[in-house]
Amino acid sequence: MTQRIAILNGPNLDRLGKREPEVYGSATLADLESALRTEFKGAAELEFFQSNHEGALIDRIAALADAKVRGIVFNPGAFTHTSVALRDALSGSGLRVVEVHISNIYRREEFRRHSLTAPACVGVISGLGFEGYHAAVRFLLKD
Ligand code: CA2
Repeated sequence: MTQRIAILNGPNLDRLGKREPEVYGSATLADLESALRTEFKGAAELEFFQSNHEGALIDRIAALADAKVRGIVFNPGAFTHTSVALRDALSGSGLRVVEVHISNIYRREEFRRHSLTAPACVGVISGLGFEGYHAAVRFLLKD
């Protein structure tokens, strides 16, 4: 059976590759999608969603929970540090979620060092660039 895995990206991640390459690299979200589709072709059905809106992300998490997908790879962007609503959506989903950050949030500003969403996730990968998304999908496909 094909395993459905959702890759969710939060606010401003649609701007990847357009600014701050020293922090986030020069590749775009489309480049990430293409690299993941190449690696997991035949192994997983990947679906991608990016939104700058908290409610849209919450609605998508609820739909993925209803669809009982195998797992979610989620970069909540700045909502990581602010959103009780997204944490509740993740906790309530009953799904396995891996939180991913392109940058190492622990070596940046103090306000980025705390994640409200991480306690609702099975694990967090931070600072490995796009490789973090690949590692997260690999982990969700195990067993
Ligand atoms: O390191 C990450 O992946 C972050 O989730 C990225 C968020 C940031 O607020 C988190 O603290 C850590 C910001 C994403 C903004 O990405 C941009 C990329 C290029 C140009 C502008 C924004």
